[in-house]
Amino acid sequence: MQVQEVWGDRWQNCAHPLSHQYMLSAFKKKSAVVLAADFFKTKDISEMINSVGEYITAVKTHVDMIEDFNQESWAEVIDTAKKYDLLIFEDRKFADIGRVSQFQMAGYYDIRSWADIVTSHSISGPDVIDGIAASWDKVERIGGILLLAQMSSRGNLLSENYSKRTIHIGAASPHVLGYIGNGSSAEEISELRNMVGQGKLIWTPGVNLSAEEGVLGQRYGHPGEAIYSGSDGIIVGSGIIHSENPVDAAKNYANASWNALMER
Ligand code: 5BU
Repeated sequence: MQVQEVWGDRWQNCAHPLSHQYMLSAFKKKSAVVLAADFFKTKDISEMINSVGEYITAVKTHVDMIEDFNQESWAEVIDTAKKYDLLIFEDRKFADIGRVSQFQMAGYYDIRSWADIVTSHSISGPDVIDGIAASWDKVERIGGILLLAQMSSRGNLLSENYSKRTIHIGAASPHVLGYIGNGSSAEEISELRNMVGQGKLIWTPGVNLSAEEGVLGQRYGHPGEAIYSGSDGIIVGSGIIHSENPVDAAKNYANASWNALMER
């Protein structure tokens, strides 16, 4: 089987170079798992990557959660991720005006220098995208933005109309790699996929193989169902990192995602 057969129209239509890097990597690893490495110490992230790196395609970070951040400790995380060919995804959820977002990509954490992908809200309008992109330009790196079209948390304010307008903004920009969708609802993912079409990826947090509800309003759906409904990447934190056996869990999520892709 070839990579084009696995991804179908998505392979032809997604224009962002990182979308192809992602699809190819998922194809090689037989996994559409994005690890949410929600740890407080850099060594915990590196250790987790060393355990499950073969079964995941990208690692998602919240760098502002890290307690021992410095350039050296973070460089180790990045090097570890690169060893396993992972895309590095900082879930920063930018939301400011373009000019400020541009500088927030630099600063202490210097996200622009190591992140391949970042998330952004669309609440402030389209210029946030150009601000983020300008920052990557400055350091001569290629990066992609995932706009939050939906969220997995209960009671969030991202209405259907908001999703639609977000997709309108994203469709107009080559820097937008895709969207975040609500992994806990197959119905919402299908709706999102219908609106998005084939030209962008959808990644979905809010998936778990066993839990139905997470802490503090997180909602969960089945990872296979998320892919089947139109998601291209399942973002998994607790399901792997809080499991008794993260390696087995990572394999299970990888299999669930791959089998659903095959079925799709
Ligand atoms: P969990 O442990 O699998 O529930 O972690 C989910 C991760 O996805 C966590 O890092 C969140 O920041 C992230 N997330 C989310 O859960 N829901 C959303 O709508 C968005 C991000 Br956007």
